[in-house]
Amino acid sequence: MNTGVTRKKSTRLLGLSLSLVVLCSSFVWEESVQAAGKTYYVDIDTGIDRSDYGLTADKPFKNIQYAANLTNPGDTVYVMDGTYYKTNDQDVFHVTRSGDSTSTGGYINYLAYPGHRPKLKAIDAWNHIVVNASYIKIEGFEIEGDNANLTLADGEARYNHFVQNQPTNTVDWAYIRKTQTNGINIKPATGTTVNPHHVIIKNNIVHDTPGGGIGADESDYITIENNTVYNTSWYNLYATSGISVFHSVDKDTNTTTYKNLIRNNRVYNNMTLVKWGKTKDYSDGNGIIIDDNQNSQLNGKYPAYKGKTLVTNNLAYNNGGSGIHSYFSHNVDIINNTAYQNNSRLDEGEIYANSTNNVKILNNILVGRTGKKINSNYNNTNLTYDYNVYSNGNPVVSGTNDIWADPLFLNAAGGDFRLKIGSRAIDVGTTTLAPSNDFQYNPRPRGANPDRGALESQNLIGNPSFEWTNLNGGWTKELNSAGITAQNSGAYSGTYKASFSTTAATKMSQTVTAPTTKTYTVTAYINTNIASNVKLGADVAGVNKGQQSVASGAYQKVTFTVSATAGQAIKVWISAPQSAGGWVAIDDVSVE
Ligand SMILES: [Ca+2]
Ligand SMILES: [Ca+2]
Ligand SMILES: [Ca+2]
Repeated sequence: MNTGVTRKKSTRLLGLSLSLVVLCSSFVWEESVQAAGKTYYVDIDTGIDRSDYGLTADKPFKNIQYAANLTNPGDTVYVMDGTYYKTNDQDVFHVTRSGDSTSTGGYINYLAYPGHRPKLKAIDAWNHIVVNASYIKIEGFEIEGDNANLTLADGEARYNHFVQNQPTNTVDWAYIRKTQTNGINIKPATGTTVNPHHVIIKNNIVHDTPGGGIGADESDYITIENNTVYNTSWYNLYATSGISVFHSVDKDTNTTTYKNLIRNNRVYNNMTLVKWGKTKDYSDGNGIIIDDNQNSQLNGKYPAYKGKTLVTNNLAYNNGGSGIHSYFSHNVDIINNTAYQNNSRLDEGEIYANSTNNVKILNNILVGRTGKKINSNYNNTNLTYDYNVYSNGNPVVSGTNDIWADPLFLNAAGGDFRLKIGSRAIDVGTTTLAPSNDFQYNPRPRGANPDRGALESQNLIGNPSFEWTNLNGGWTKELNSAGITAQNSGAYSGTYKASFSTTAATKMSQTVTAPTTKTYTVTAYINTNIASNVKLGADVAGVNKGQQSVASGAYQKVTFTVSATAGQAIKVWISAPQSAGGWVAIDDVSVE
């Protein structure tokens, strides 16, 4: 049934058959009309599930499910610190009641109580949270699966049971379940085609689930934002991933604005250690996958999805499969992400598309593993790779403005993918489709242009390390212009530096605009053979502040601070006196 072309695929879901839970047997479903915007409180430690509880923080309900079953559009459920275990074999809680888009109603919000980080821990259940409803927001939870108490042998025993018994329909689902637990699962209720839409999953930490991390299946208008998802998918037999958007189904005819948004997530160390029951081979374990939105695996159950999907500002690293890819999914833009040494188990590329139409892969940084593919291009039409930075790994596809360079991460091993000043990823991104902020929600662009990758250098100086091989990008040669060059020897960082030959008094400058009112730090690395009067300075609204560098034959860090109000011009300059045989080397100029 799967169209076969390759054996790749993905996220199968969970728990199919499950005997449909019990959830509601013990409560009365409150249908009464009430003012929109009720707030409920839940605390597993101190709460009581009783009708005279739940409306104040000091008399909370005990279980999230109890509150969920009371919700109406516009309501908020605040969940307080504590560990919330499964309430049945399915999950910790299950969202079946929808919000709406009206001004008097709105989303139903499941939020961590301010300052709290409630933990959900569903041991031997299919999921932690299931969303069968629409206009739902889930924010601020920690989901901790049971990987710490499971082993590869546990996963493989269940895989073996599955492949032996599935042909005869004799799978013991209760036995299988233990190594399949997913984090958050958005999907139609079992046996229905009531497709969830407008679901926001934000600011959650999902980790150590033997099944997938955050997944949406047969749904639309899904936002998965600013979550941290790691150590998922290890022991399940469904080929899951850290974040998966699978089989999208159009709720409307919108083909112009993005409907699915996967952004600002940190996704790492997700991988499948157990084979996929369907193909009996290893598959997926990706950081992020946009999976079969053409619905080619569903035998005509839904038409191909026409909506647009954006994957941006994500960090994906050390996952077993790809960092990010679009598989049988059209109209996907993959912009300004950083993918670093994924494919620890497979060899598929850091960021790529397979069997797609109209996919754009722009402004990303892809760092591959030695001997493995950095990207690929199989069976795609209208696929654009451009303005990406590649490092290590085997090239497959390259766009006109793609470059190969070490992106100079601050500390990749520690998960810090900010760019050092000399990075060639800085200021060379395209503005096309570039988001207006970065992974940390700092403004993009800073400096002359957007950077490539998920993190925008906040340095206001354009071409701060002269790696453009010239003084373009904002610099002005004020005095002795013939004596100012960019040179590819003796750089402080990267390959290039600015160099003065002081046949005459020499000065260059760059003027930037203070984006906010604050104290800015001005820094440059300067080396010179001139004994005195080589200066780094800054003028703010006519006020001049400068410091003299020290002649020494080695780079000196010269730095000082200036205060500026929003909108003021800060002119940063370096000057040197006329000096026979004199030279000055300048690199890594910053104003932050
Ligand atoms: Ca508590
Ligand atoms: Ca920039
Ligand atoms: Ca440099």
